[in-house]
Amino acid sequence: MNFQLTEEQILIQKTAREFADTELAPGVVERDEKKIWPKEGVAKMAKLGFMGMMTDPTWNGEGMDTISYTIAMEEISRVDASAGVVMSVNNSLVCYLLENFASNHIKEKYLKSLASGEKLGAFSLSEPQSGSDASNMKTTAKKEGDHYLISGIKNWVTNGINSDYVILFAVTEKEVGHKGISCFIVEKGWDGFEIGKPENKLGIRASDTCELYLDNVKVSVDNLIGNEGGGFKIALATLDGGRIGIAAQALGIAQASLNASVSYSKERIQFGKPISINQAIQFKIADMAMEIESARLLVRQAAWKKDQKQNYSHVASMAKVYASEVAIRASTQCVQIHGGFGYMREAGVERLMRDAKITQIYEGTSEIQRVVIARSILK
Ligand code: COS
Repeated sequence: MNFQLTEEQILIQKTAREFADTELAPGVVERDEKKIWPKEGVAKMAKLGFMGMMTDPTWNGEGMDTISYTIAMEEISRVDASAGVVMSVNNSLVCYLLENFASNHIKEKYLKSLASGEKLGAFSLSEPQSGSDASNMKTTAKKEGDHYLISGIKNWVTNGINSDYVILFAVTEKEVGHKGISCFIVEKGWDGFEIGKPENKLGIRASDTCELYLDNVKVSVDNLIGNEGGGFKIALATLDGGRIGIAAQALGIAQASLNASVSYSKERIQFGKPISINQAIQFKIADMAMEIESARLLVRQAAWKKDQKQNYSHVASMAKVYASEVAIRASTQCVQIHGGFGYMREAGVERLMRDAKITQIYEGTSEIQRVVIARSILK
């Protein structure tokens, strides 16, 4: 067993760290406050090859391993979790899905520009009545000759506003449950395809989330991904990898919480001494560090198993539940260590608490992750 990162992974970590500190840190508070999408940051991430990290170079990706991806995700999210989720969706939900399940025609037409970061993708599974119960969707895709007509409402779509292409799931055959769900790639701007208003969120406010409205959107049969009726399994298999990305995002938020706690506790003087000399503070810091290290090991193990082509579904769920819960605990303790100042926006640490919360919810709630873990153990 070797816990040492490779030279390439160390380089990626350094590059992502420097990029996040110099390019994403300026303006991060304002972008959060005013819900400003990190347009320049995303364009620069594309130049660095961060938008299609694991995609094969044949399709304009970087051909890196999943461990490298988690390292970059952690560093980006440590500074700006909103930029982190934009990157995560494009990499692990969109590019991964297309590379593994789409035809060469689709890869040529869409994956190349998505993996290079020239275009941005979104992944649209959820609907108002189907979140955790994802197969209970109502959006329909009716086949008529050489195309489908897709109608319905999708919601909570990350990148919904700023993306060019959307991976979208719809029912092609009713009454057969998940076996009637199919996967499509749909272009923005097609007739009948409307984008909802940006949601006003608790955290990751600089990323965009919206509803999508489809009214008889004409989608060519060439844009069907995989087989008709095979969409639900494509969605679940893709989410397995997505959950590793979100676990890495949570890890970044937790690490930022620890970093801020360490520097503030050394500076803040109470009773004539820095508060870091108190065991009450030291034990919080020790617990944070211990939990973050454990979460990092779980994240890297899940990534490694994926790279080794081993079964990684339940380990990805373990990484996501644990890292997201660590992010919540670490960010809450970080605000506590900052005291009254931490409760003020200007301290910049309450954002960590707000950003952490979504990692327990999206790409499968902590409860759903526990279902996945328990099923894998009890089967
Ligand atoms: N990869 C591929 N296929 C999978 C899979 C996976 N990880 N997990 C299950 N499947 C297959 C099953 O084998 C089953 O196929 P068969 O009917 O041929 O045996 C099929 O998919 C349906 O599986 P299952 O019966 O377990 O589905 P459930 O409806 O019980 O749902 C959960 C399973 C709850 C785990 C799933 O619905 C889920 O992950 N929900 C959360 C969705 C989510 O993450 N939403 C966030 C959207 S993105 S922000």
